[in-house]
Amino acid sequence: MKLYMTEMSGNSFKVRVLASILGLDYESIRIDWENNEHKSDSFLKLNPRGQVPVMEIEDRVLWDSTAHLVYIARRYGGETWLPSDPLQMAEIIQWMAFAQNEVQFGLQWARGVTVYGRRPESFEGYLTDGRLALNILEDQLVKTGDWLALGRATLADIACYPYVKRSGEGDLPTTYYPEVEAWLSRCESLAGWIEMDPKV
Ligand SMILES: N[C@@H](CCC(=O)N[C@@H](CS)C(=O)NCC(=O)O)C(=O)O
Repeated sequence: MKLYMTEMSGNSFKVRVLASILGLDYESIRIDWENNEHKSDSFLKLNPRGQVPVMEIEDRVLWDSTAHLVYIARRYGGETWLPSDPLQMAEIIQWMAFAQNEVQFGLQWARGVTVYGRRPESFEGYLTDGRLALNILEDQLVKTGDWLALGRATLADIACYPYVKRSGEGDLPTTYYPEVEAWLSRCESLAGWIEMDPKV
């Protein structure tokens, strides 16, 4: 497996941390983010969205961290991270969809404004979606306890973690969300967890 990434990318982090937990070897290719390699013609051939992460897996090129997590969990993770039981799988996919909606378009993109100056005209909308994301997570953890789904760590937690962890940098601090803060620490205590780059 080959992972095109940057160490500042929270979506790449999801793949890196799962691979670390499972002890997988893969080739890591750091793209030249600072010089916009992800928008170059050659990179757009790998991912028409112009984003990391991208993975070469077997004979395919796949983009989006959700696809990568699903592949790695099912190929190498047994029944632990994404079980094959239809109802359990659906529950985890629900949270992965949430990670790609409210978490990305709220928390990640609010931070995109404050850290990278991207799309400042939409900041209020990102804040609204980001607050919704934190409220939903807090309510879920009040109900379920330690983890988002199935009473144990799964892809649901890995998919949501990075941009919740960095949400304070997008003017959405987790201070008023004690269950969310405890859950972040719980994720960080998993065996094989790696520290996210401070600039993510
Ligand atoms: N849904 C995608 C989002 C990927 C994404 O937003 N990647 C960021 C880095 S974390 C990126 O490359 N942004 C550049 C851009 O959108 O132009 C995924 O989960 O892989």
